[in-house]
Amino acid sequence: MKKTLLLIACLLLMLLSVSPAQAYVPVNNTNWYEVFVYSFKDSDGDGIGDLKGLQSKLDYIEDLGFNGLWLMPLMPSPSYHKYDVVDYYDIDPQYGSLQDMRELVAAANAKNIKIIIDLPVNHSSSRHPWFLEAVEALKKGRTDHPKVGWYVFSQEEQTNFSRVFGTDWYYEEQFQGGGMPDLNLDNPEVRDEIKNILAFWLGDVGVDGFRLDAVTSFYAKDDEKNIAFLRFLQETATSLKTSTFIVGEAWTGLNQLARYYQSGVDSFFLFPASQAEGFVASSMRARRPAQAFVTNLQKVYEAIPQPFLTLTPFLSNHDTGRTVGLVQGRQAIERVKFAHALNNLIGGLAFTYYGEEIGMAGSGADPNKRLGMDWGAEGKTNNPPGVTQEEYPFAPVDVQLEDSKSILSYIKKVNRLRLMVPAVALGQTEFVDVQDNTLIMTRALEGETYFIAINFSAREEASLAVNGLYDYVFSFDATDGMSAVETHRDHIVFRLQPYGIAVVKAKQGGE
Ligand SMILES: [Ca+2]
Ligand SMILES: [Ca+2]
Repeated sequence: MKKTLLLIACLLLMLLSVSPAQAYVPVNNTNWYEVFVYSFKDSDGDGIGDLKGLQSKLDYIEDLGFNGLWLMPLMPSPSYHKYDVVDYYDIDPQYGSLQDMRELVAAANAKNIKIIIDLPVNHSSSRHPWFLEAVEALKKGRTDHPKVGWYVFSQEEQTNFSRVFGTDWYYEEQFQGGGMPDLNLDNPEVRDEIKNILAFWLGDVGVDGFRLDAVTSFYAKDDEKNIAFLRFLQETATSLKTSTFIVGEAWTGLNQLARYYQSGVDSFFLFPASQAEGFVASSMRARRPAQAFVTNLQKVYEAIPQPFLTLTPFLSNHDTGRTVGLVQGRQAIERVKFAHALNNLIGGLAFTYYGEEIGMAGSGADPNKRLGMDWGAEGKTNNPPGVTQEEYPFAPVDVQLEDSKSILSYIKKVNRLRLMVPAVALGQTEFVDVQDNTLIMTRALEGETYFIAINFSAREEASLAVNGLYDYVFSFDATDGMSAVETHRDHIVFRLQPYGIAVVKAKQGGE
C-alpha cells in the first residue's frame, strides 16, 4: 500500500531551512574547509589574502556548512606558500599580526568553528636564525656549537643533502631546492622547542590543533621512527590541551596509513581516495561504479577500523589537481557535484579545499592549484606568484550563492546533511544492496539507522527497494532532477534520478 510520495522540492526546503547552528552536532562531527589564506580574501587592499579578510568570511564559511578550518602555514616565511618557517611564534606580516589571529580564533570559536593550523616541523627555512647560527658556527669550525646539532650536517655528499654555501659541509634537505633544511628531530633541545611551539599555539593563541606537514619525511624511509615521533607530538599536544585534533599528511597507500595510525595521532588524510587515480574518481570511471566504490570502501574499513572519527577523506588539496579536472567528461557539473557527495559519504571527517565550492580549476605547477578566490562583484583575490594557467570554469561565489543548482548550493546541502544527521558522517556502515550502478548502505550511530541509496549512473533512473520503515527523508540530485522515495507499509522504494542520492531514517525497531 503506497502511503506517500515525497518529492525532492519539499525535501530541499527541509534541508535549507535548518541552519547548522540549530542542528545537533556532536563534538567530533566536523566538516573541514582547507584555506590558503594568501588566495582567500584580502582586507587591506594589497590584493593578498589575510587573516582579517578570512575573518570577514566566517559567515560565508558557516553558511556553507563548514565548522572547521585548516589554515595553511601562517608563520613568517620568505616564500609565498610559507612551508619554510623563519619564526614559529608569529604570523607572517603579509597575513596580519598575532592580534589578528587571536581575534580570528575568538570569532571562529563564537560560531563553533574549530581552527587547526599547518605545522611544518620536518624542516625550517634556511633563513631561520637557528640554521643561520649553525652555518656561522660551521664556517668557524665550531662543530660543537649547540645549533649545529639542531640540523643534520655531514661532510659526505649524500642523497637529499645540499651544500652549505661557503663550506665543505652538506645539510639534509628532503625537499630539495626550496631552502628547507631538515631539523634533527632526535635532538632533545629540538623536541623541547617543538613542545614550546605546540604550547604557544594551543595555549596562547588558542587553536584547536594541527595539520602535520610531511610526516613520512620526519625520518626518511623509517616508519618506526616516524610513528614514535608522531606519538611524541600527539601525547605532547594532548597533555597541553586534551581536545587537540591532529591530522597528518602521509602521502601514501592504505597499508602504510594503517601503520601510522598506531602512533595514536587522530587521523591521516585518506590519500587513496583523492586525486584522479584515487578511488572516488576512479570508481566513477569504472564499468561497475557502485561495485568499485564499495570494494574500495571495504578495503578502507578493513585497514582502518570503524567508527570513523579517524577517517579524513578529501578529493583535492593545495598539492593536487582540483576536482573539476578529476571527473571530466559529459555532464561535468553533475560529476563534480557527485564526486563531492561521494567524498562526504566515505565516512569520517571530510575535508574540502577552498574554491572547490565554485568548481575552480587548477593543475600542473603548484601555484595553479592555489588560485585567488573569485568572489564575483567583490573582486578576485590575487593569485600567488608563478601561476602559468588560470581557469575559472564556473561562476564566482556571489552568482553561485544565488543559484540553487550551483556546485556551491549542492555542497551546502551535503554539508548540512552531515551536520544534521551525524550518522551519515560517523555511523557504522553496512552494505545492504550493491549492484553495478547502485548501492544501498546503512549508517548507524547512537541507536539511529539511516539508509543511504546512491545511483552512480549518468543516464539511468534507478528504482531500488529495501525492507524497512521510514521516519523521514532527505534526497538530493546532482542533476537537480526529482528523485523520490516511496514509502510502503513494510518497504521503501527509492526512485533515483541519474547521480541521485537519498537518505532515509529507518523507523526504530522497524526492520
Ligand atoms: Ca591583504
Ligand atoms: Ca626529516
